[in-house]
Amino acid sequence: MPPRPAEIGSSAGFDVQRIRADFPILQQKIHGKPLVYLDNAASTQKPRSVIDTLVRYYEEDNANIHRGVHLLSERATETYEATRRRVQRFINARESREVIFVRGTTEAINLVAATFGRQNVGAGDDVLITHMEHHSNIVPWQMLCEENGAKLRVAPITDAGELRLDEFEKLLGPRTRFVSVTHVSNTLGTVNPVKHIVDMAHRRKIPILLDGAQAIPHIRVDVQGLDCDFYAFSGHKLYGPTGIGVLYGKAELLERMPPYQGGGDMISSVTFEKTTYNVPPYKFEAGTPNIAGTVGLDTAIQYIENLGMDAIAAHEQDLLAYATERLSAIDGVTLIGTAKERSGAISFILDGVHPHDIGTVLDQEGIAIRTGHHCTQPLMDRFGVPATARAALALYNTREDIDALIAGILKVQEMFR
Ligand code: 7TS
Repeated sequence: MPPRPAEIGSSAGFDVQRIRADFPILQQKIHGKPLVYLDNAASTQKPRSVIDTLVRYYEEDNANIHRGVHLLSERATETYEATRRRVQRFINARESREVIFVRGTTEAINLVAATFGRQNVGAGDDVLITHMEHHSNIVPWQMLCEENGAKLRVAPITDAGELRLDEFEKLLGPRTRFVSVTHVSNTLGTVNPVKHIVDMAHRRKIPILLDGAQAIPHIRVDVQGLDCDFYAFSGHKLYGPTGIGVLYGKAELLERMPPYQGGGDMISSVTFEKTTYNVPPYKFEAGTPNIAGTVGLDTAIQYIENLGMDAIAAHEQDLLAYATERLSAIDGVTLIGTAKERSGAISFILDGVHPHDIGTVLDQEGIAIRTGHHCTQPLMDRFGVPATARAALALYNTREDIDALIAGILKVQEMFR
């Protein structure tokens, strides 16, 4: 099928060229070529407004939070807590105390494994995950199982990269104490039917965490609608700064959980004999948090909300369809991950060329993709490949970016012929 001509800003009302002007980093050349940034599943670029907010925070408001009676500390505290309320609205949590600030998805999952997990998963119990999880939704559970004598169960996936729901349901047994599943796969782009998965777990009264790292930039997330017990995501994949992320947890669970780390802010009183703990969310936020990170995250969410999550999703779905069509049309390209519902990432391999060579040649063309196992080694084993090349989309990508990727791949093929 002949490729459709490149159009820019194809979704009506979504002016991608204007949006691109908001991202200073996109304006540069790499190896003399315009930057084509398609490594967005690893981290997204930041709009000017986020960068400016960080500078303004340090120039005007910087102080520690929850401690000072002075004006700067009050201002920093107010900004920090205002971000909590913005995140609450953004993911539709019932209460702001259900929003815990962490370093990112990895820390959020480790927090749940180390607190709720340690408290509720014992010898002979099961924790259920899937074959498409990122290492950060595998290893914390493995560590917990090792420590407590529990077993990690893994639900299989199809050749298309979809979760086998029938097998998943069979694995939900009387000893299953926790389920942790990714909302969107960072390698395959598969969008899991998470509402259905939550319902399956809850029918058996099993709590569930959703890893939202790759969903939050692409899909409107409603934690009350999903009814998940925990939801984790990273700010840096959502056009915000690194080092800030969110763990959402239902208040009734957070109240019963032991603290994560000990230190300042997480206590209500300390003596050498006995310490009593603060209430959620503070119980889980020991020490000085990434205040500037929350300030940047607040602006990033505002930026996204101004564009509209639905408009962003429509634009990205259009690009994904275009990229899938054009990649599939190249002889020698195999897509890894062809689920019906996909978002964000497209993985592929090229006959006779190692993915790292694809990445290196594309870099010379100014095109940034990721190659490797994408922190999903068990998934690579499942597909029998050591690595894939992965193009991952963001709201500022264009059909021209996809055209550049396709031209780059054709060049790789020529070089390795
Ligand atoms: N879960 C998923 C599904 C992810 O894609 C990632 C990061 C994480 C968890 C961990 O997030 P972090 O912010 O705590 O590191 N994924 C990727 C990736 O695909 N390429 O680089 C990082």
